[in-house]
Amino acid sequence: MKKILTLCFVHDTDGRILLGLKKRGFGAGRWTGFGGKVEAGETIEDATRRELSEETGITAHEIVPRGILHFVYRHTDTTMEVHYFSVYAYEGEPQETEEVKPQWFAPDALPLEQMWPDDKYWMPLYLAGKSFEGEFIFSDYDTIVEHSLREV
Ligand code: 8OG
Repeated sequence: MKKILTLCFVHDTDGRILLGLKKRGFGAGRWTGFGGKVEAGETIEDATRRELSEETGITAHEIVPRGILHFVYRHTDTTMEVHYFSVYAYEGEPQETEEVKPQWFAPDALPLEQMWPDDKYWMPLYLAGKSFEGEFIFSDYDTIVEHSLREV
């Protein structure tokens, strides 16, 4: 089964990046951007805005597409196509919700060891302002057995 998901990173005017500590559900205990499943009748952009608002209370003025990654989870029969976005213009202050605890980080001090294991591969491209496309094959949610990644 293939799922389409979104993920976005919010940047403030000091260059910091907002991450959220996922408190429950899939990915609990990891720091990540904000996003989730695209629902029926919704565009990918709509879903990105909705998830950001639900998880942080922030309203994005503009979302900038940055890349697409495919995740194959060999230990399940699920694959994911995740669409990545940046948000530089927004309204509101991040609020903690039942699902996510938000916190600002300097880009050179991201908690990569507590993020998804693929993030350390593509985050350097993301931080350098590049767009990317790739595939990561997992044998369990902590272990990448194969990957490909390119700038687009
Ligand atoms: O709705 P839910 O919280 O289950 O959505 C999961 C979110 O996590 C979604 O925004 C996509 C994102 N995500 C994965 N796997 C990975 C991954 O390996 N790396 C990153 N950066 N994000 C991921 O589901």
